[in-house]
Amino acid sequence: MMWTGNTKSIFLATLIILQYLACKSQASISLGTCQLSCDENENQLPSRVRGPPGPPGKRGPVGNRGLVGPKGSPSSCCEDLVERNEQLERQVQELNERMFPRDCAAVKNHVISSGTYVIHPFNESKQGVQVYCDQETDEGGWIVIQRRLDGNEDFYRDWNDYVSGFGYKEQEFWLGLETMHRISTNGPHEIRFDFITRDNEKLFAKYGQFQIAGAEDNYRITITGYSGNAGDSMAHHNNSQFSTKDRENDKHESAVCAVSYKGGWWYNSCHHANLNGLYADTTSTKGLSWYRWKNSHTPFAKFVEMKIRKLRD
Ligand SMILES: [Ca+2]
Repeated sequence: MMWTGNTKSIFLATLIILQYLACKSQASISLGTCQLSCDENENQLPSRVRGPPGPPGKRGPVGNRGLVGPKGSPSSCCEDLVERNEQLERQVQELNERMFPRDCAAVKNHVISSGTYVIHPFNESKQGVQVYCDQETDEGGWIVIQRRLDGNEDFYRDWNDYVSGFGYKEQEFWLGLETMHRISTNGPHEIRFDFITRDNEKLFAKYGQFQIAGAEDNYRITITGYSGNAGDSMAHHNNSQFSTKDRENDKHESAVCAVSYKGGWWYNSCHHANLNGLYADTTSTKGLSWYRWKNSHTPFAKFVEMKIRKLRD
């Protein structure tokens, strides 16, 4: 058959119309090497916009209860683990107390002999303090804060020395006012004085309440609740501030007590006890005296120890 020009034009126009109709029906049509895709044409149209989600549907009816499961095995394994955990915690605590004992009473739980130990008495830090523990006298657990033994240590010293402490813990020493203050304010404490007289008589004085105030109050002493056989000489010093030869806080109007009696002490007007006085002095009022023992200022002791202990709950 021969194609005339008109016939050919009509045929091509018919094909284009058919293709357009096919696109509208979401199909595609091929014609020889010429392929038109509806998608290509769609891409040229504005993109579709997704609408908002619809409201949730109604809740379905409650299902039937399931069948009862098989019986479980006993929980003995868990109880064992809990017990083991508690045991470990106790061991850690014990180890901690052994490594960082709070005081001489805590030291005594592990080492019963008296001697020099490092304790950690302060809540706010693990800072250690070297002290001498008396573990024999009166059930032990005492932190020794002063000892006079042979006169080898000089006790006629200035304020700074009495604040920071001096001497050797196994011999004659003064622990230091700042440390005494920090320990004695970390819970209620008692204090004990032990003496050996020049006639080898053993005496003691014990006070149920003891505390040293801070530097801002010149380390004022609170000491009450006496018991013992030496007499209550510290009653005269209760509530007095500490004095040294270079820091006068006593209540005597004319005398500088620390200079007059050659020591550092909680002098009042001036003293009933002078336990930091001159060791070698055996006759005058400058020596180691305890007035309430025989109502005399005559030096009486060849051995003095002062010690403190936290009161038990
Ligand atoms: Ca004075």
